[in-house]
Amino acid sequence: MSENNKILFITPPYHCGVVEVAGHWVPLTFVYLAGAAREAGFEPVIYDAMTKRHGFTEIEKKISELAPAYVATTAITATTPDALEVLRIAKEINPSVITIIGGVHPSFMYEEVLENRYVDFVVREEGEETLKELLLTLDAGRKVENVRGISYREKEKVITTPLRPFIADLDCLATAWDLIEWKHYKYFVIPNSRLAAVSTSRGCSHNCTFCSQQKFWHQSWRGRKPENVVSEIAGLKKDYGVNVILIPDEYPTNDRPRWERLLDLLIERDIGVYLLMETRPEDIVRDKDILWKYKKAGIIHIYIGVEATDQETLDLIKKDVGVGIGIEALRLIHEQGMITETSFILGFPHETKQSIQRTLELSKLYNPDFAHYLALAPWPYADMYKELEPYIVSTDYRKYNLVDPVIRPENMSLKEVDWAIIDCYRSFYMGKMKEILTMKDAFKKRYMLSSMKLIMSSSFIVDKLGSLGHIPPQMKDILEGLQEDNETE
Ligand code: B12
Ligand code: SF4
Repeated sequence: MSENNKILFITPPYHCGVVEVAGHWVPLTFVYLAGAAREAGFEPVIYDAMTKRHGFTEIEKKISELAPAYVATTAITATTPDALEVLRIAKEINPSVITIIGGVHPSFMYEEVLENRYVDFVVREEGEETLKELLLTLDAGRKVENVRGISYREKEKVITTPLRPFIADLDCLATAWDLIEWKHYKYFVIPNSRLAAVSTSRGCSHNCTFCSQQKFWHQSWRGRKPENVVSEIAGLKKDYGVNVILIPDEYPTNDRPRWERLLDLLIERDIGVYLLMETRPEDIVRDKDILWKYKKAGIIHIYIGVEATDQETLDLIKKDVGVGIGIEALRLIHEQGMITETSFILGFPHETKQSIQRTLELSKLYNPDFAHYLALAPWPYADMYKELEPYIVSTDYRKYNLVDPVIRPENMSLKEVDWAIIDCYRSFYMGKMKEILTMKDAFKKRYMLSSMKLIMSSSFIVDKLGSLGHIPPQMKDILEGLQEDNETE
């Protein structure tokens, strides 16, 4: 093997508020990929520039200092421009460095990505096996044409090798948790927390037309063995003091017996970690007899994708769920004392001010603890893209972040959509803040207060409200009251 076999994994330094407001999240993607690279005999380094809030200057310094043989990055649609800039800098520093990019956006848009001369390889779809084989092939100086799952340029032509089957056994994957700089990873909502992410499954068998994940995993689903998941969680607690864990799966509850077994094991082992998760509303309704197990297993916060409050829109996006299921799921989770979070997608071509107002009113009736009003983002590889294309007014991928509207509805301007979304947040959270003050459950009240403080002090919502001159005085008063209340808790 070559003397320099260092591979530097860099997160693109992209920020847009929202989810990152609640915590510093471990780059799980790189925990897996670094694990795979190390298994193949390479020396991985994970540099989470995003979490460290480093910009391109620091990234440039890091690449120069470490002088790796390979620089790798990951990209969703919104982070693609920044991911590409990372690779451009790497090549500028050392033209012989090998640059690799993977993730959902490059997996579909490899031709577009490879227009950038500084990108050597796109790894398409699931990365562990492909990365290993690619690195070993390059290191041995062999031709890469037989490596499945990659795209690259040969002279002026883009070469695309056939895709690789998904990994059959997710439990055999190596994880490089020892490469994580643990001091950074916190869930801000819970004081003194240490946050990790444990994947229990990959994929989703549904076919929501706005979603990238079902396309990425070809509507497949694979689950890990509950015993292994629980051992990993226990190990993270023991070795690194982790006490909050995100389950980042698209659809962890798909297989009820497996899921129930996982809950039972978590209850039995009583590891002492808080779990955050998302799933589909109908599974919550399906599991109403065992929802107490969710709570007892440590799950404190469940996000369910309600997406729309009318059946017509649910059918349009092929959510494959009845309109009443979302409200029922939220009620059931709430009944068990867990925190509920959901999102409503706005900005469809048929959207009007009235339809947004109706969604807002209904979302208040649904009454989740946290609501997100998302601007529909047209991932260029999603099923819905063709329908949305005539309405897209920006090709700047940095705005494809579910926050900035980029689709102009037939009867609204983009500014009106932006204002309407902000108004939904303002109106929903004003009501919510009053509700929090009367909450009886002390844990939940503290949790909600911390979250509100985060939303109100650092979020994109405040930036937007502020820039629109829109923070109403009543809201400021309630917020100040909340902060005092929180301090005296
Ligand atoms: C955890 C998470 C986050 C974390 C990211 C932490 C981190 N540094 O990794 C946080 C909370 C910060 C986050 C933020 C956002 N996220 Co996010 N996030 C997720 C989530 C839930 C899990 C991602 C994950 O870890 N998967 C597990 C790993 C193992 O899988 P993977 O990343 O796909 O990687 C595999 C392959 O893709 C491939 N691969 C990927 N990269 C690379 C690179 C190389 C070199 C190679 C070889 C292979 C490879 O190999 C990997 C292993 O097989 C996904 C939904 C989901 N269930 O996937 C959404 C998701 C990725 N997020 C999404 C979005 C939109 C965002 C935000 C824009 C939302 C917002 N407005 O706040 C921001 C962007 C902020 C940013 N700078 O990234 C979307 C992306 C949609 C799209 N198609 O573009 C998703 C799919 C959720 C959704 N609603 O649809 N997110
Ligand atoms: S259920 Fe979730 S992950 Fe599955 S296709 Fe729909 S939005 Fe995507």
